[in-house]
Amino acid sequence: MNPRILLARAIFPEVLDRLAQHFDVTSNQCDESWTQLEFIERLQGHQGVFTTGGERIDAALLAACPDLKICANMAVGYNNFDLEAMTTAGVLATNAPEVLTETTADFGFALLMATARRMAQAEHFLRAGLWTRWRYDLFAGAEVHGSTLGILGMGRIGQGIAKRGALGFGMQVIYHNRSRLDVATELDCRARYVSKQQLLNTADHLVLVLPYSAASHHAIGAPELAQMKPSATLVNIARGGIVDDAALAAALRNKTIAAAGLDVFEGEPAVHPDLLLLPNVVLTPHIASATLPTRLAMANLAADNLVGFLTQGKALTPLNAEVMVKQQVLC
Ligand code: 8YV
Repeated sequence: MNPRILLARAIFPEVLDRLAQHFDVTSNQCDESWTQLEFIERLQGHQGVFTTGGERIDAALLAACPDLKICANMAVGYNNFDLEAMTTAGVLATNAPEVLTETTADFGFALLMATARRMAQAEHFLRAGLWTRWRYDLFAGAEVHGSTLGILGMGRIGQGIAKRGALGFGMQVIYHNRSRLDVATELDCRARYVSKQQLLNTADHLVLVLPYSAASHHAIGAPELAQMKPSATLVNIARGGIVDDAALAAALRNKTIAAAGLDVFEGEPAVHPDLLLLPNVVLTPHIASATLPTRLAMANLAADNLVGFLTQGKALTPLNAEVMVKQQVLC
């Protein structure tokens, strides 16, 4: 009998077809929204689950789904996984790194540009029929080329943004990270390591690309925003919860900083109502990795992990590899 897998969300039909060659698949192609309880009920009796970053895998779910062996996330971020509980329960966790790096870095830079150059605001103005004549300061924004780009969280995506800024736009790149990069990587990205305070004080444009965890919750709140330049822009393509959205709305309203570009939100898809009313913020619905080739590559990587692990005991991108090793020993 083939292993049984559950797809928590609608996915590319070709990925579904591929998975169906190896598994008994329970799909969700009509993309129903499930409560956590409904998700747990549907997961009963399945050995694998294909998640997309929004489905919570925690100790209660694991206790209720004893047949589960692998959760494959179609996302590089995995803050929807309680990794410790999964390891204790002997359930493999996998994510989808690398395949989205350049696409997400492109989007981070695009959001920076749109924010600094006030593109969304200007477009709304034009569509509203308010453009009657040229004016010297009409939607005058902040300079991007030659300015100082700050990056908080210097993983693969942060490095991609650094290279775009340094090589394409002649920006001075500074970064802060839990651990400093090696010299060769710093040179490759033309990036200089600074303290978090220096980063906040100095950056003209600050891009957040750090993973969400209890430690990074509200890494940017009122005290941090107060340390930024009044002319600065802030871009968050990482996760909601890294920024205190209420504090950010206040800072944008009071002109503590000039503008923000946000792709992720606390409690998304809900958006803090104050942000929706502000003109100096560009809002996008968590689409940083959204090109069809990249999303397909992410889905295929999650599928490869399911096939590899459930048919041969080997996943490509495990997050708790010790579970994989244990299963291989048992086989
Ligand atoms: C995903 C992301 O689109 O990979 C991530 O961590 O945030 C996005 O690329 C999202 O998580 C849903 O899969």
